[in-house]
Amino acid sequence: MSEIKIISPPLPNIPWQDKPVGCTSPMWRHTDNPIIQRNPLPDVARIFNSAVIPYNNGFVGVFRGEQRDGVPHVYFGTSSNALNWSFHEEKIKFTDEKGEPFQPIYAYDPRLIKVEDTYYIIWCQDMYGAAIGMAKTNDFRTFTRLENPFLPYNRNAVLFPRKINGNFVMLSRPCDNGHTAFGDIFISESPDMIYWGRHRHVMSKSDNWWERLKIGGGAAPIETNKGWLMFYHGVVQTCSGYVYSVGAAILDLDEPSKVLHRCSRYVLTPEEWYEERGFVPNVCFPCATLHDSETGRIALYYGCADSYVGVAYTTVDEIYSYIIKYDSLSEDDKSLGKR
Ligand code: BMA
Repeated sequence: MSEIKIISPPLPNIPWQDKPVGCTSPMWRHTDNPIIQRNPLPDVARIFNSAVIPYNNGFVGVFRGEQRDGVPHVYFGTSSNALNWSFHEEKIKFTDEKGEPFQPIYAYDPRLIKVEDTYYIIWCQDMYGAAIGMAKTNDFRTFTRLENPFLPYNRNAVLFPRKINGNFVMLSRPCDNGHTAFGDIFISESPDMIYWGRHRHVMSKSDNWWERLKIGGGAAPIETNKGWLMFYHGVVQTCSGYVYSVGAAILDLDEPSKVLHRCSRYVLTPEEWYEERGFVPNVCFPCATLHDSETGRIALYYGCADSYVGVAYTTVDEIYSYIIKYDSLSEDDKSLGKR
């Protein structure tokens, strides 16, 4: 197997811990997880399902904060090491293109992705039902809302970190207005972040037990010389509720609706107290990675039990070997997803 390399700027200050001796999993947890505790702000009971990114020699993030009235919103945070975070007490104030206040009614599961010189925040919000909201910023001081990309109902939208064949590209999961008991990952393109089309199917839930109910996008895909490395979530229904695990797949670089490899095993599943116990038990919900092209190190940020944020580590070699070892693709996965 020839070498796999991450294609992105190096990130020497990525948080990191070596794989513990005797660990048999492809990912291992930060020993001081969860990195964000309960009641992190006066009016926020829990922070989870959040995304971080390098910025100005340090890191910034957009965080899902569950207010004490139970309504989720997006909060801004900064960190020098991506592990200890300081948060702004007030939720992010979004404006419209004219600079007028334009808040979503609620906002949850934010992702944060830089494409060219602009940072995009993407979240789930109400648009006469669950839909995708988006905003852009260049300085993390002003946050300008963009047109909502898709009709309701849709969740788990994740932008790719660069244009592909000249277009912005986004994963999403069309769904219904409830706690959707189905769902596949689709992909859409846009020349301008306003008009979205060329919709394709990427992959469906599978017969793998841990992802047999539904799947959804997770972290922004990581570019490698072997394809886009995608961490996503897979859900199974047990007799005591849903269990959310993390899966991994490799998508074609130029036609990412084609899946090249898909791991039949989960790569992270609820095992620790902060993943198994909380507001919603048994949830590992990936939303972002930091990655270093020099060392191949990857730090995955994931929500734990709808209550905390955790970090898990792997390397691009380790995760790729694991995906290849347990590779299992359906004919539909391999196809362009155009019908
Ligand atoms: C999903 C989303 C996530 C949440 C998960 C488990 O449908 O709402 O925000 O983490 O359920 O409750």
